[in-house]
Amino acid sequence: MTKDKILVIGASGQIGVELTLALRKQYGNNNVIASDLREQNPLLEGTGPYVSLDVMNKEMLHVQVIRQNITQIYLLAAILSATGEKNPSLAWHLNMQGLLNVLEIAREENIKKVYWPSSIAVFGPTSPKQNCPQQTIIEPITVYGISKYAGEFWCNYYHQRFGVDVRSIRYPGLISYKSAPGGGTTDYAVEIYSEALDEKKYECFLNENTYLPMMYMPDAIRATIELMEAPASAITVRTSYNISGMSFSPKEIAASIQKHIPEFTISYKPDYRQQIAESWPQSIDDSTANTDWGWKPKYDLEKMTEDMLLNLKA
Ligand code: NAD
Ligand code: AKB
Repeated sequence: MTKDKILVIGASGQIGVELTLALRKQYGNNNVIASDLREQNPLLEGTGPYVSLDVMNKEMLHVQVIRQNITQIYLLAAILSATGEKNPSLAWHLNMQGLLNVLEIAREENIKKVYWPSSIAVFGPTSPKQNCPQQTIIEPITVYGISKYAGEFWCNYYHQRFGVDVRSIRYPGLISYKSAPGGGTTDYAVEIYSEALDEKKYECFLNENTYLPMMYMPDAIRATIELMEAPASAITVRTSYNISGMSFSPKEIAASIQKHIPEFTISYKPDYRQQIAESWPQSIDDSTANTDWGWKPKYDLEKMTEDMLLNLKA
């Protein structure tokens, strides 16, 4: 049996850093190649190989895949919802062409498994707000959401037509302390913790009662690895799986922080991201992921706040 050799594309980003470290723990440091357009994140330095790589350059990507004997690819490079609205054609181009380059190389080189994340951003104002189901009305209003929904169907197509074992999760907003978020609508829920510690106050770009589906990074990393390690026969969804962690509003996360930092205050100044947030569901039904590969979150808001503050202080 050939040893797994994994390429992580977009490894210097919010998810990439933690996923690379987790994969290195699981598969061995030298078997996980981190790659990104920007320089290596300091947290990855000395933990394993790094190559500078642009996912848009298909030839360069192809050469790396062959040279490094890659058997699995995790594609994380993308432009997220808020940044995407500032430059829609760039977001569409990177999010689509990057995925097509990876799927095509996976087909040509018989790559064993591909991971590509989708997002709750596929859902739009006409999707159910509460417990949004796996299959429902999906009419996204952001270029990011449109690109994710189209990407889900490309994944499904490459699986059905060419047998590529590509798997995907619709992540909720992710909260982490190791690396900064990269331009999403849910980023406030990361910024608020460091501002609470440093400034004791935070001005939120969403209004106080905006509920969104969220997840703490350790749960997201575990979900990703559990999905990728599940037997292929268990995977019934080849577009992308709904997964759920927790749901809260800015007012509720502020109250949870105030239990640890009583002097912390929050104010609200909603901007263009308010409309994006309002177009998404408030909570997600993840029963299909639970049935197929046993998904269950471990963190709720209180547990996450405790852990975030402890680690940010450290
Ligand atoms: P991020 O912006 O933090 O990281 C993306 C990384 O990709 C960056 O380090 C960037 O330099 C790199 N990149 C950009 N263009 C590239 C290119 N042409 N070639 C190679 N690398 C390039 O994003 P993230 O939050 O880590 O998200 C990773 C994936 O997860 C994305 O597909 C995103 O849509 C998805 N996702 C993230 C969240 C979240 O809350 N973070 C939620 C849902 C889905
Ligand atoms: C964003 O806000 O764009 C991301 C996401 C939910 O996909 N965090």
